[in-house]
Amino acid sequence: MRVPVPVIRSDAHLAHDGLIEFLNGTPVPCFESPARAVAIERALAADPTFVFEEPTDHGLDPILALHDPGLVTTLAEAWDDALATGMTDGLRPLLPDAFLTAAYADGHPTSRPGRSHRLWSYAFDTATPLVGGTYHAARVAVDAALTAVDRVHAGAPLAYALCRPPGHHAGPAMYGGYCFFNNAAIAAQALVARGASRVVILDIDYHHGNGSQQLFYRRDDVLYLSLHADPERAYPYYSGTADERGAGAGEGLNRNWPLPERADGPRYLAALDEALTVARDFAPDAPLIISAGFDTFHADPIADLALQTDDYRAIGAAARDLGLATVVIQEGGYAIDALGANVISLLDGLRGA
Ligand code: OKP
Ligand code: ZN
Repeated sequence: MRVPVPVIRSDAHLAHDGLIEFLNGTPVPCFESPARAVAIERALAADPTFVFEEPTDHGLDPILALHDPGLVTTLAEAWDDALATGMTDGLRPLLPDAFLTAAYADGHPTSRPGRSHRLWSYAFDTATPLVGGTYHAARVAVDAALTAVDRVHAGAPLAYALCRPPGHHAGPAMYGGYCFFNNAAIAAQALVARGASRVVILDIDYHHGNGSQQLFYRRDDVLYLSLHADPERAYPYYSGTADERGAGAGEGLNRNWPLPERADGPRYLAALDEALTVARDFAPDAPLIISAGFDTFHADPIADLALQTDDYRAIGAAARDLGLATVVIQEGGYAIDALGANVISLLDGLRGA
């Protein structure tokens, strides 16, 4: 049955257009482009059971519940600061050329950079340009996730937040991997704020959600489950192995399934089955949050797994068996021509269609 699915979307993302990112030292057009969300919307619009709604403003507090205020104000001010100091001509995006790594900070004091360069102390890669529309788009993406949570609280069994920029690489005091604020983590935290004590985030993006892992690694109220390409070969390289299982109160409540190159539907669904068993054993008392990336698709230009469009329906159907209301948060996916069909396939699986 095709139950209506609220689709929380906004045009705010259109002004977040980074133009270029660096790929192995070479500037290339951004894979994470406005065209992605436009393509998804166009596909969903052909089916009237997808009900488009605007996000409502939830303010800064839900963001500050997880992210450092320095990150938030720096992202808010970086573009105007860069214009004022001439660091950008207003056309070129802001990309870092020096990182505040742990090794740099080790054993001596570090200086507070001037306002033009403060942004870089929060960046962890050169793939995440910031432009004039970025901060507002990132704020609205959070609002989309939180509005989807509101819809599920109001009784919808399934809601989809068409977030752009994505979020799962953003950590407490760190942005990168095309992500600024962690939309899915903020949605999970909102469930906790409403009284949940066991929330599950299922991350099916091709890349490990290092930001989500970091945010909840020591917590016992959010279980983070991630299926992704083995970090031995894939971005973000520094996290995502199976032995990263949480710590302290969160011991056992972070689980990773690194996958080999060309893993296909059956291989993927076998790993998902293990993840869903862990989810069931946790006895969640809140809606399921899915960090939904579609860069696991066989034709994705920056990835190497081998899922087909119908596999997303099977993933959705398997997750539906948890019997939880579900909030789907858009993450990655760069095979633009297939993106709409893949989103619909996942949502149809989740609604039993
Ligand atoms: C964001 B999401 C590889 C460069 C990787 C960044 C990928 C960010 C993915 N040489 N660039 O998880 O889809
Ligand atoms: Zn990804």
